[in-house]
Amino acid sequence: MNISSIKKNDPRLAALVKAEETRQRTGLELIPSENYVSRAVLEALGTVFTNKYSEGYPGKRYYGGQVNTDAVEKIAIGRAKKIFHCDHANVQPYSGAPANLATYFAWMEPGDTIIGMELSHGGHLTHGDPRTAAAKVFNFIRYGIKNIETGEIDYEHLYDLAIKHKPKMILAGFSAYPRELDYKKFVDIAKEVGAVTIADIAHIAGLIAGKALKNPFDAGFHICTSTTHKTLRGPRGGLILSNGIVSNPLKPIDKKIENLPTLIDRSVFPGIQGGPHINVILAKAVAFSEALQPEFRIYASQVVKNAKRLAKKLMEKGFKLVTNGTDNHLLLVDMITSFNVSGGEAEKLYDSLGLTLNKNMIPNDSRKPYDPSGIRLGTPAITTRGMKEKDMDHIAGWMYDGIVHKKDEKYLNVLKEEIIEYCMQFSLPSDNKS
Ligand code: DSN
Repeated sequence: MNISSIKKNDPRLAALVKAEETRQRTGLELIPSENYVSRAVLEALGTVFTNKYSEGYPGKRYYGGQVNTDAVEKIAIGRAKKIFHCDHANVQPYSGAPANLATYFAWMEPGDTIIGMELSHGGHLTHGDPRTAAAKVFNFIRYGIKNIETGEIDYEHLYDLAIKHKPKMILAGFSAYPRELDYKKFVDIAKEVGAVTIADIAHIAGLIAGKALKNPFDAGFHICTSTTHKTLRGPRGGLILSNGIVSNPLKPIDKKIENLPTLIDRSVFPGIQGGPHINVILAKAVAFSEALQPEFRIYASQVVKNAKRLAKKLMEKGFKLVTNGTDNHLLLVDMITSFNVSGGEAEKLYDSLGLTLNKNMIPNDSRKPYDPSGIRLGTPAITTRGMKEKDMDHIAGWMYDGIVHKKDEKYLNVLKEEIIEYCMQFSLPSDNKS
């Protein structure tokens, strides 16, 4: 991208932009929550919409001069509803954490109970970690995995918890779980206790958009929260979608549910946010249009094919994968069981080779979060660069060689050069001016 003005006015920062671009180009981005956006998305982020305040919603703003912002936000909303087949979309959340917080406040009163997935079993910090603001206000109860070898969720335990605690909301979704969820089971349990269902689809939104994974709304979920920058390949931002008001095949559980869109909108603004970032909403609209194209389905299906191939090849080389495989874009590896190397040590070693991934807790981890037993990696970004199954075989090989030769600096330097050379064959989507 052209950054000539930054270069002229602030060369130190321009050098950092350039260095980051080089890092992204010469390495393998394996963090499963990251991706490379298109040039159009990057351009949208840098438009004059960044200058504009527009508190409120289209047609009902608290500032003048909204003729263009209203049009942009309406387009983004329309495209989001079309992608996810739902009645309502709020495109204003700044990111995933505010989207979740706003959703909790939309439906619950302080002290109310919500059931979500245990952090170390794959849930997210915002699903009730005691250090978060939400956990100080609401009563979070956790469910987890029953069988760590298959990844099967303990639905019986979830049912028992629901009957015992009578939650207002039941939350499905994860940031480190490699399997598909049985959304219908969540809906059935929630119906028994009159709870509203939310799926945090931040990680898999692009895979749902591209029809590679199931859409929770098809099973009768009421709400999906998401980020827009992971598999969905848009700008950093959040999204709240809701359904059940018009077209949900299940009967509304409560009169109040019909009001869900209004409750969500009010909870985002003025509830927890101020003015929306309209340049980001423009970029979301651009990304949503890309996700509606037929090529995006090919992308989503290739992400999953690549993840399955990488899982297979790593397992063949002795990497112990939590749940022994993957159904989605991510892999969780127990590095202590595999090679007696901690997640922190592995992250550092791979970083030095240009393989970017992250240390991660594994279910029932006996180690601390800052240096846990596992690593988490995934295929969304490398698939965007055009990598296919055969490339996964190389990556598995490099990951194995890196561990085996972890004390051999000379070997690692040669490996690093090989990875750089390999990556240079694959352009970044932002290179493409068409
Ligand atoms: N930080 C994101 C992830 O990496 O999964 C979730 O918020």
